[in-house]
Amino acid sequence: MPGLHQHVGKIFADLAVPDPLADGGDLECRSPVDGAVLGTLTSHTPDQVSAVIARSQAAFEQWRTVPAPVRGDLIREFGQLLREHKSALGTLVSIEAGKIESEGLGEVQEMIDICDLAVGLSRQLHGLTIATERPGHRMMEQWHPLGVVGVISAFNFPVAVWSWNTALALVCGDAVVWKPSEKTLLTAIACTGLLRRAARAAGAPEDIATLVLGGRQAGEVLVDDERVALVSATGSTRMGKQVAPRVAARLGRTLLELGGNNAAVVAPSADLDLTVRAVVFSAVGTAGQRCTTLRRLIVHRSVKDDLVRRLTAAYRSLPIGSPLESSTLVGPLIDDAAGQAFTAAVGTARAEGGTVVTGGTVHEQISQELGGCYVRPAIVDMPAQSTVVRTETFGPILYLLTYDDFDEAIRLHNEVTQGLSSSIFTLDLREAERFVSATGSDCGIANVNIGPSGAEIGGAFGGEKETGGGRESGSDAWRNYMRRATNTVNYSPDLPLAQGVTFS
Ligand code: UN1
Repeated sequence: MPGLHQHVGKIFADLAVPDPLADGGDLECRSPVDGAVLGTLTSHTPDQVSAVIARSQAAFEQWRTVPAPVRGDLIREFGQLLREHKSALGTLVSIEAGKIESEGLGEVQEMIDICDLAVGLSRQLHGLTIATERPGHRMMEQWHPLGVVGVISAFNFPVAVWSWNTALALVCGDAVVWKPSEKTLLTAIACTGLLRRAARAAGAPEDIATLVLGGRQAGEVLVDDERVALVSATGSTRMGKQVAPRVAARLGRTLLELGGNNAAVVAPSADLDLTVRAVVFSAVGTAGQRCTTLRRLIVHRSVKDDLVRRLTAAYRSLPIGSPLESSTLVGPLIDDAAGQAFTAAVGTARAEGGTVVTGGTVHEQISQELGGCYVRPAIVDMPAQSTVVRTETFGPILYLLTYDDFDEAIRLHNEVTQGLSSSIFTLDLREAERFVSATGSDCGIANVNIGPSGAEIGGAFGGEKETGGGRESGSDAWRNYMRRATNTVNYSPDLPLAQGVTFS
């Protein structure tokens, strides 16, 4: 598709951020829309990454002395810039991550929303006052800035997940070094450029927001550097299992948001019209490339035929094509490797006894016409929760499982290693409450009558088991980015000891 490169140039001009693309770099920037190279960038060497961390540390030391509500002013300014440039940034997300127009804009909206939340939080980072057992004493908690936060992000939410971390970390008084996915460097450069513009305008140290470009090696430097107090990493469980022990070896902190294998239970009483709409969005939105994508549908036998018929009709009418066309609902997969993984998983599902109900193939015609990798979203009916069903394949494959009694549904639901998001579709109060109770879904997110994807930023986002246990975004996730100090102040002339100990 001619013109994508020029389009990117215009977007950077609109943002007043220099167009970073050059020839001859080792990192190729590709658009999944047409698979073509937009230009190149150059990786940071390990020494350069280390120098960025040093600059970040220096910025932190200055930034932590700025009162939190004043730090909030910077985030308000950044949110304002995001509002002004929403359309340009949304298009850049679509070009670089292949999201359809509405989801590209939604990603920018997610950044705006977290900025609003962070601005409010900047006046609410409070600790407790705790009753002490000693007369003439006061005990309290304070939350102090933590230090340099390393953010490692994935291609599928190329900027939103960074913004969750960054907006909170900055109001908390930290500085952020970001290593974005090599697949989505341009949106990272654009958003960092805007944030640094806001910092300049606010008189804040620009190096509170820095970027390191590169692959695994650049990430490893960040992970191993003891000046990085917190490593917040989003990506595969495999990546998390490598990052976590390395950070733990230096007793650093991690915040992990790893793989999901999200399921929905469809009970006999489900409102099937609503269920179909929710399932299609959750399973097919972002071409199945969300951590929260619906991958397993656990359906009661009594409604299965009806539901499958309706879902199949909905799937067959999905407009697949360029994400830059406003009518498209299914854009490309991120690259050809993702297409191969998709086809391979469908093949494995067949080998494990599955029946492909619809889709499951590369859309050759559209892929050839446009140049990217476009697939037909798949529904595969499985006789059991076999290996492939337990594996997260980052593409639009929905596995159907059948249940007869509710305990069996819950068992199937929880019988995977991942624990991010989950849903139940039911009008039965007992089932709904059971699902969100301690003996129901074991995920970090459990919904009733909405799909597992598309969370708002106000809730804590993250999951259990191999999803990594981290919580980002709303609620009290800000605490990850601060250190807690417990202070006991004695305003009496006596020195009573705790637990009644005497020492004289
Ligand atoms: C992710 O896929 O990494 O809930 C994050 C959602 C989005 C965030 C997903 N708000 O689908």
